[in-house]
Amino acid sequence: MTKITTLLAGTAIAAAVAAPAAAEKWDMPMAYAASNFHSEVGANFATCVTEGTGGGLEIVTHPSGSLFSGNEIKRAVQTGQANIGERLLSAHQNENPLYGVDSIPFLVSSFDEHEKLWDIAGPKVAEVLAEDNLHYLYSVAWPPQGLYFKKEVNSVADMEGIKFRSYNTATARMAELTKMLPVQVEAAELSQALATGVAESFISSGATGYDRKVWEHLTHFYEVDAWLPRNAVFVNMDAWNGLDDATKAVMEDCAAKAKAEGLARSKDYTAFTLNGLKEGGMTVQRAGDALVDELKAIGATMTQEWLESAGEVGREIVDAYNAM
Ligand code: PCA
Repeated sequence: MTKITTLLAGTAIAAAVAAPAAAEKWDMPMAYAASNFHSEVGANFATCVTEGTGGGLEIVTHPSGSLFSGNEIKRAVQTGQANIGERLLSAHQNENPLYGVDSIPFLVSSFDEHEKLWDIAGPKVAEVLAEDNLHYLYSVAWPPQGLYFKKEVNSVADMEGIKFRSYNTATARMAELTKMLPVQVEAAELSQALATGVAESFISSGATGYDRKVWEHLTHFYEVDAWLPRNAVFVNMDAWNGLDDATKAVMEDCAAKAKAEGLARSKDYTAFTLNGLKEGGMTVQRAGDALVDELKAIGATMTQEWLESAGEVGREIVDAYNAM
């Protein structure tokens, strides 16, 4: 080697050592409004990872279904079109019943009960996600689910024939069993569906009703506390396996923080958004006893159906929860 090439080679090696590892940017599709607490917690998680890795891994969130719509997000991450994303897990119950473990009617009705169920079910759901080429990072419960209508409703008979927006298998099944007409609509399209009459009722949290300003179209919210579904954040398994240990540790640490922040924010958002519905002019009240009894009977049918489809693992989760 001549003197000059030796010098150049030496300089190149020195530059390679001094340069930080090539920075990566990951897009993170999310389905819900930017102002929703899930989206804000996701944005904080993204900042935590970006800062924690010194910019080595930058995560950029895309709320409101702007990059992929809600029903596309899981597949997009599985196939590596996006490396990370957030999705309502129970919307995938048709792929595996365990994804719907958080939507078994009236099994849990408060945040505390729900977290106990999730302590048992979460690791099993993470295994199912891994089979789908996804590494589970964290998840956060929505507030308890209640029913929205544009008239007073005191019984299941009052629901017959109403067009009902569903967001997963359980909500569609509930519509069938109450003789309503289910139509699957993502939250991002909910206001439009109500405005055009595609849907005239739905089950969800006060949070989603508030985010979508549904008082412009509907009049009644009945607190039923039917279940608390979860949004989960997951990473494409190949992308996850490609990260170094230090980056993985930062992500797990930020995920633990996001899970705790999300739970606190979801609890706070519950009362805030129910008040917001009232301020918007809606009647917000607990469903009457007669209606609750009828819904619980429907819930018992749905629970039985879920247990039959989920097999031994499902039974073990529910038994372990009931034994607590
Ligand atoms: N909001 C979401 C799912 C559950 C909830 O409270 C939605 O309506 O799409």
